[in-house]
Amino acid sequence: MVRVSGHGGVQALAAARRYGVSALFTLSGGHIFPLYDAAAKGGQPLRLVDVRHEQTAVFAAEATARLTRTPGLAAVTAGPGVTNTVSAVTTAWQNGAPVVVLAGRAPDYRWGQGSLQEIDHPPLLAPVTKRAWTEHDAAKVAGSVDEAFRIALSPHRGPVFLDLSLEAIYGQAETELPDPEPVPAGLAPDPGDVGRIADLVRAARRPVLILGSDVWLGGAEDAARRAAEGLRLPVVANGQARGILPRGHDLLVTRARSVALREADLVVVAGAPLDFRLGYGSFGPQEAPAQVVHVTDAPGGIARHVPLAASATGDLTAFFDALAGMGGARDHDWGGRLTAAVHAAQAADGPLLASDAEPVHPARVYGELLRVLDDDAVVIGDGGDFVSFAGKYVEPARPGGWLDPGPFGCLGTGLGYAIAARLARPSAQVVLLLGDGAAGFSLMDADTLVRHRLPVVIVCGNNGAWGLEKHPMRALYGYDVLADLQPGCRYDEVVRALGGAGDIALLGSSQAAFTAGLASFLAGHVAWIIALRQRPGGGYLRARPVMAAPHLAAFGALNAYLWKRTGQDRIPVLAYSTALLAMSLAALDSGSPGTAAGGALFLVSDTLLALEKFGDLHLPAHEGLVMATYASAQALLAR
Ligand SMILES: Cc1ncc(C[n+]2csc(CCOP(=O)(O)OP(=O)(O)O)c2C)c(N)n1
Ligand SMILES: [Mg+2]
Repeated sequence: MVRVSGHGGVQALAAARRYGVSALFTLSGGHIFPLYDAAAKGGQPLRLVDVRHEQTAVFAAEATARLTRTPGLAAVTAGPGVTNTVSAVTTAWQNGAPVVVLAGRAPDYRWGQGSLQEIDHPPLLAPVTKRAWTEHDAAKVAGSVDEAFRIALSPHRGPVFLDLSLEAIYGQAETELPDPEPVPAGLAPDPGDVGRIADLVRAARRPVLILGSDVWLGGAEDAARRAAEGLRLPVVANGQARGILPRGHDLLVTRARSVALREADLVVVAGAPLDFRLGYGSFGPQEAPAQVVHVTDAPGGIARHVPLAASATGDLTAFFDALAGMGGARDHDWGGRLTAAVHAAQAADGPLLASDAEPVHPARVYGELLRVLDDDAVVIGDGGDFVSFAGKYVEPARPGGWLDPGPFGCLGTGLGYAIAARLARPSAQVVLLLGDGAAGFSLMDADTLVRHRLPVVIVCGNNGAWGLEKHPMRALYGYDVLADLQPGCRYDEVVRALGGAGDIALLGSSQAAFTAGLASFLAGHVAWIIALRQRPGGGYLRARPVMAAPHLAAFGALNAYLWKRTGQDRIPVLAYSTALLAMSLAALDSGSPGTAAGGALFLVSDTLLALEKFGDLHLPAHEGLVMATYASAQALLAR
């Protein structure tokens, strides 16, 4: 039992903290000041992250929930603050992400008289939340917030909306918050249901297990892996289940997913809806469709649009443990065939992922990412083609390392997800793959990254087009309209103007240099954006982008340097030169005189620029660096 004394903001956050909430994502408005007051001045301060659009706040809360599996919290002001969240709340709804959105609300005593931003929010949010309601009484705020978290966390998880009238949030109360009751665990699945599924698994000749996001969100990843390994079931990973079997695992057949799902005779889908991503649950050859089993964490999720051979509902850990306990492990020839198909697919990818072609193919970005990503890296995708292809190539080493918008397919998640990922995984690499179209929805929140010192790497696939729409439209109509964006638009300069760092990759160069550049970007943890320029309107697998390996390498090293040495966000061109020099020397050593010469050329001009800039920077620590750069430049030119 905790005594809570204070206004509605204090009451609300006292309840929220008990659910492990450590950050509040928000955008200011007078209707919710008491929440800020409680977060800033309360006994246990909460990290306040103020963003530039309410949808970013909710996307960040959603990503927090999906990455940490503790609930995410966003607070928005009344009226437009709330209406701005609808796409993000719907995304959380479709992703089963436990998120609580608290909102302000016009005063009760004026209700109906037209006060500022007066609108009844819950009816707008009800269809896309587990529950949406209003609290009018300060004394009941803590209880209502507590209930909001419990609802959000109970399977099947999802967003909850609660608005607090001005009286409730500004009003004072003395309350006693009872000790939190455990969130209701999922029901144990019916043993008869599990038994039927075990029989089907035993009888199958070509079984496949599809794991979906709820396996990860429900904490069932270890049990799922044990069951797959125990029963020797080939696994296709979907959504956030990617990584439950790490890349390279002999049972992971996601790369051969089309063969697996086309030829299977039994498909067990656990923790994912049978939606468009899974062909609506139709698997196997047309003449002999596969038997389908659907396993969900709550009864409402079982598909009704497809005939099911069996289904089970309940806690997914309990389900997998029970299934594994029923035995029936055997190696199917089928497993070997799928592994061969995986290897064939990987071999076919190889040349693209490692392409030395100039200009460099965008798949190289993914190839290079795979090379430099740590096992705990978080890769986020927000865009069309650029992200679909990434999803194909980038297989995480651990679950919880991949975030895409999920089935709602909402563009604009990127910056919110990146903000949350950096907070959730302070020491991990965070890479956002961002389409140029997608950038338009949230790039302004690079400002939030800068203000809150949240370093992430953004790689912008800048094809000057809504690529995923352009090519289908051409295919349908023979022409396209409204599918082009500004060719070569300098998104990197947008980020630089906001106080981050950025570069546009212009020229092709050797793979080693490219790799080095990307690696140092990632190691530095501080670069903001690389805008990959493509031919205007180019599709990712059709037109080829142009990249500047020297630029990449230099900027990567530069950012690493910057972060460590100065803690500054901006680019001193000086450090760029130094990095370029190091790279040129390395290129010379490794027998690439062309790259070295290019580097040297940049070096000379950039060192001059650096000197010019130096006057503005007033960082005495750089003085030695200038001299060192000059000395090294002379050494390089002398070689
Ligand atoms: C909010 C929203 N608006 C529109 C769409 C439709 N849509 C899906 S993909 C896409 C194109 C994305 O373009 P970009 O981010 O540049 O990626 P590219 O396909 O060019 O790689 C569009 C407009 C959407 N999914 N979400
Ligand atoms: Mg694009």
